[in-house]
Amino acid sequence: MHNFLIYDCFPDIVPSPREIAQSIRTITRKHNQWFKDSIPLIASENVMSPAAREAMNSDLHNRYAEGLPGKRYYQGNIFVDEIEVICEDLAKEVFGCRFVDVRPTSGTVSNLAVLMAIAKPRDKMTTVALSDGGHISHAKIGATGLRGVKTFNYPFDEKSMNIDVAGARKLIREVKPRVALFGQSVYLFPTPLDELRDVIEEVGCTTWYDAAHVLGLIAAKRFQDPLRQGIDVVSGSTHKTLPGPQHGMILSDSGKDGLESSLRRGVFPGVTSNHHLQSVAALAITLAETKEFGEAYADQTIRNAKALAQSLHTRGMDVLCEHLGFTESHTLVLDVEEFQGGAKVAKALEKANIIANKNLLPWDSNPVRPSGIRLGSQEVTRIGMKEGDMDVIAELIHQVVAKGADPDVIRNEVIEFKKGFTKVHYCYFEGEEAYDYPSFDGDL
Ligand code: DSN
Repeated sequence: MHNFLIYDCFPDIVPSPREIAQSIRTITRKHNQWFKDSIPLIASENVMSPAAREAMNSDLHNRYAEGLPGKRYYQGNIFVDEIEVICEDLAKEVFGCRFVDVRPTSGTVSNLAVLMAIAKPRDKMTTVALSDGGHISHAKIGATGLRGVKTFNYPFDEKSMNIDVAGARKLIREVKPRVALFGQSVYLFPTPLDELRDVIEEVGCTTWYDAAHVLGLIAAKRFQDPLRQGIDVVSGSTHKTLPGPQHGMILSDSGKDGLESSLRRGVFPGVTSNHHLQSVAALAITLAETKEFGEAYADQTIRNAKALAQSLHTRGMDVLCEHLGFTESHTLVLDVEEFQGGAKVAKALEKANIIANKNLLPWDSNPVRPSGIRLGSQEVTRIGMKEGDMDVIAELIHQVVAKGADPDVIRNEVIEFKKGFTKVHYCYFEGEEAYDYPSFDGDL
């Protein structure tokens, strides 16, 4: 199906720069078309609204700003400052907090900035393990290890796919961490923050919650409210259930001495120089749209996740946490070990234009052979799908995974089905195309 670079086809011919550039244009267009023809189920992705995409394509992208509005190291930031102040004000309003930094350029960059602000090398931090759904930046092999912070994983309850409260209370008391970090990339249910609060206060650690996956659900008040549950710092990426640009942000309402200035320094000069001004504008538009459409979008996203889980379960597939209603977020997880594991299943689905990812499950002993797959409903909801459409998707998945259907046949069914869902919803300019981008006619 893929037609790679020109020199793959003609190994003896050295392509000109023009031919290489043209092949990149061609491949990019193929990618756009492929996603237009596919069912996107990666739980960490989304499509931006037309107005946010317009901002992303603006001259802001070509400019530099360092520091804070009114205190820049560059000229040319008059409108940049205006946009950034509006973006921060909107974020404060949406999340109900007094401090926001919208300059981190991704979720992991947000996390690096927070680590610089609240932890020193050799400090102890409690986290969710990777195999239990923790994020790579929370782990020794990621940003946390880079900062030299030692991690201790919360005991995890595999049945409820959540932190084990009694075990976590014991761990926090024993380790006495400098920082207790919460939040997951496989995030089915709210973290039991209320149940841990007294222990955290007893130990006196700083509390940090990585909300990347559920930021849009939190904005809509449909998940949990970490800033009201004793969390000092919330970080996140802004392109998952909050359907904005690939960017990051940090929130705080704790008012603890020096925390806000440490976070500011962590972001700049800590881990950013320029902070991608086009993304700040796109984020501001996304936050405005979230104020207006966020609740309806979050409600449908969660309904769709539950419906997809139920439809897969009804067809006999092993969706985790049936006894808890499968999920309270956009995410659901399946154990597909009986179908040769997550990698094989995700690849088979990809052949049929159903895009999902393999995922470790808590009981996996081999970290490079995950037995699960993770599915997210946020993007299919964004392009207008409802509960009935989840049943269609479940049937297509079931055909590929459990019935061994020919992926070429299913791919054609997916392409037909997807023709009804190519436009963006829950935004201004609703109904504009989600997967078509401006382009020049003709070859280079
Ligand atoms: N690794 C991303 C995810 O898929 O959850 C988050 O950064």
